[in-house]
Amino acid sequence: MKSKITIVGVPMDLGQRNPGVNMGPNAMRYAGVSEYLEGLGYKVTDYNDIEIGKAEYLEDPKINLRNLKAVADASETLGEKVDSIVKSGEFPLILGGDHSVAIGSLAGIAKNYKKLGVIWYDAHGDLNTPETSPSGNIHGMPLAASLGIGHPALTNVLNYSPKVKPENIVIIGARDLDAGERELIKARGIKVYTMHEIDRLGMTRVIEETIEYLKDRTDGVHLSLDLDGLDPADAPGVGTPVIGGISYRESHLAMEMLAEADIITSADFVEVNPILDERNRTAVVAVKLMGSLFGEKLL
Ligand code: 5AB
Ligand code: MN
Ligand code: MN
Ligand code: MN
Repeated sequence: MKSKITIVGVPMDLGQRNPGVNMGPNAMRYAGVSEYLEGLGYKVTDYNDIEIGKAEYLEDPKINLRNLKAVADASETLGEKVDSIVKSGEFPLILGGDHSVAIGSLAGIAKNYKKLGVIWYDAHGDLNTPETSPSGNIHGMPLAASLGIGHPALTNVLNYSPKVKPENIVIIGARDLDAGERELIKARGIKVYTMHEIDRLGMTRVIEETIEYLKDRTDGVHLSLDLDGLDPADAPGVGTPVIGGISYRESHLAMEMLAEADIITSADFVEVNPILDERNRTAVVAVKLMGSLFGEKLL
């Protein structure tokens, strides 16, 4: 793991409809993210927040993409910032914001790798397009956009596409997939560990297999952790909770195993919504998981 971490906050809430997720970055700051990671021996710089435009653009009612222009603009800004962080040899740690922020993070990161791997830790596939999306919410589309599927304003951030190849992606925790997402997963051969596989194999084997699968075929691995991948009992402060999720213990174990394998080269932690939370505990959970990802040891 790199010894320097740069935090970027992305107070983005335009990719979905619940107010409050724009306060996610500060909720994680209040939970002590910088101090905690510094305590583990890292040099941590908080770049502060990317500026997000207003949802005031005239929208094209014919396309099923809420706040397209503002989300696309923020993705370009974030992409450039993240690219510069990777180029200066630091670990980019992006704090969301809704999951549409991953469009910008991946744009900035993938520029620096020939075969970037992605672990998508989420209850959802985030593989919708304007054609398949039941909601028009862009936070349900970032993985598709990064594969080069969807509206050009989202697929061509930083003027290149695709950011990742389907065979370099592992989705973990899926339990709410739309019909179009299932088709895409099958057509592109994306590796998915649904809750069914997690129950049957156990998290230990799921992560062992994930590491084995990604290790040789990739030259870097981005972890995109949507807090709704966890069960709402452990992470209640999210906009689209789905029961029957990954426990805090299993998630903690997953992060420890990824730390031990030393394969994660960038990460985003997204969908923390303090308005929907209980006493900021989802932000605390997010920060604890970052600690495990960055190698905290109990003894
Ligand atoms: B999240 C849904 N598939 O597209 C859609 O939280 C939910 O970033 C998307 O994973 C959830 O609207 C997006 C129904
Ligand atoms: Mn997501
Ligand atoms: Mn999700
Ligand atoms: Mn379980």
